[in-house]
Amino acid sequence: MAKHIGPQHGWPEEYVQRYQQAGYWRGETFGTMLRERALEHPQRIAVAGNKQRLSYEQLDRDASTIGAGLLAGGFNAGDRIVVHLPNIPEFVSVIFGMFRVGIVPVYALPAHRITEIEHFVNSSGARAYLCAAEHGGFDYCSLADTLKERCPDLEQVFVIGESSGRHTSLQALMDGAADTQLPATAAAPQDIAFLQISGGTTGLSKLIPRTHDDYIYTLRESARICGLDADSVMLCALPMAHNFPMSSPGFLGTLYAGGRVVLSPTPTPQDCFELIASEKVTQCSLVPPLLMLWLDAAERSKPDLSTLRVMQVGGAKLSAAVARRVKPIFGVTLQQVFGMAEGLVNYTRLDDDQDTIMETQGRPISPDDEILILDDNGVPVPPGQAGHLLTRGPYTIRGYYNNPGANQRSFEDGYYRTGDIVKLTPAGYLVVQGRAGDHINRAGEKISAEEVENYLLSHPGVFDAAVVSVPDPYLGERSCAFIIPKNEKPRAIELKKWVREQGIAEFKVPDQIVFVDTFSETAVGKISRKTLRAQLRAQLEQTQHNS
Ligand code: OOB
Repeated sequence: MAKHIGPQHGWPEEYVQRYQQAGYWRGETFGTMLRERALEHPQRIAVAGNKQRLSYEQLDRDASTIGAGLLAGGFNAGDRIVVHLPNIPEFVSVIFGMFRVGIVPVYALPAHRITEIEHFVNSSGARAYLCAAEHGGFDYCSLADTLKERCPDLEQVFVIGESSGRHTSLQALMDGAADTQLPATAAAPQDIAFLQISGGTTGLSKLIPRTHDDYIYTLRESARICGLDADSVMLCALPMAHNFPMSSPGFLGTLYAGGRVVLSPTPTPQDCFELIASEKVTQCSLVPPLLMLWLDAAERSKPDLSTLRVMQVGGAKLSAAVARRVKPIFGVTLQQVFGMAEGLVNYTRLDDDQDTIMETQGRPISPDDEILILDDNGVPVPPGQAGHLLTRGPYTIRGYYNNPGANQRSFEDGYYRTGDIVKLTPAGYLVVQGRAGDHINRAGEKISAEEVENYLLSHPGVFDAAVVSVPDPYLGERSCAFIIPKNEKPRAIELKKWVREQGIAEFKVPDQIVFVDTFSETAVGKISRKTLRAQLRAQLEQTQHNS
């Protein structure tokens, strides 16, 4: 029997008491939350998408059936299952089924491929993998076949849709446990509810343990700050496994408020504008590049967006110029969101003045979110100056899951070092200036420079590689790989193909490849990769500036 994951969240007892006494951690679990909503308004639609509509009562029942099916299949509280699903209603019933019985989902993004999934299975010790048979033209069942070969300890694959008999279908699991009623929850409020994945600054993503108590606190407060209630209709356009559309306030915040979640298969204006009109959507969250696409499309096609009231934008820096287009074109209140899967989430408030909404990335959810802004030597910067953001609080993790090395690098005295460079306004709002670390924020997708360098370095024609971010007018940042070739220079297209063939998310493939003879005189063996990347970035910006 797998060991129970238990309350191993890492907050010291005095903080647990403080957060409980302040009323942040109220002893709720996802299981009790759903049961309560189902009792409050059983017939209201909780989730609509993929031609299905699930009422709260139905969702509660499906969650019990899935939970019971997993228990009957030999799974236990504390087991981990990698969940790899697009925006379909089953995403919600599956995770609530797991929450109900204390099984811990590990969230993978639809863009992830075999290399990332194998890493999630191994680093979480998952006993099963659950995917949709097909999505966006990609065959996840074949990925599952390879995964089973590579991870002999993986016991089960569950598939939603046509599984061609090779794997267990979710429907069969549910049929076997039909009409089983389960108690609202087998999990305790301070148990780890799920493992979210980090943007990954060094190598592949790290796992982020979030508890019922800490996450539900963010849902309750996000719903309040974003003005959600039982009449709200949230469009989920971004991949719902991502922390932003999941909880800021996202689909979980909407369910917390008793509202309706509408799932879009893609974030394109075509799909989404239609859903906004037909489902009378009131809220939606987007990353800045998609916002730009939507703004342009709305100017051209003048869709009916009259029910929309609030648009959350976050995941990457939103320029004030784009922010100013939102109200005139969409007629909605813009809300900037600066958050991270590790915890801290900042919002501009709906009643903030226009300058605050356009020019800042908001202020923290909680009065107990502690913020430090430090210079390179670890000394607090004078008020208003930019520095490294560190934070701790009632929903910011105290450590990654099973990763002492990363914890040593990223946590100091309980504070999480975010890697962001920010400054604080006199009113306590954060303005994001950039990143200290070496990840590339490509349209909100985070790419680790080191991870991509390692793929490039494994190519026989590459002597050395350095991957840097380059400003991009549309994506915010794109990736550029500097390559020192070995004797025979490979072609750029071949290197991109090589990286893609490592079985990774497409967004990690370098956008641009530049061949150089050497990185720089001083570079060779004498400076850190970090300094080297900064030099190369500056060099590239200079060339672009001159041309
Ligand atoms: C969200 O979460 P992650 O974990 O994918 O990425 C976190 C990082 C932050 O450390 C920051 O570098 C960047 O994404 N970021 C922003 C931003 N929001 C996130 N940078 C500039 N401006 C913003 N508004 O991306 C995430 C999680 C919850 C809510 C919103 C975003």
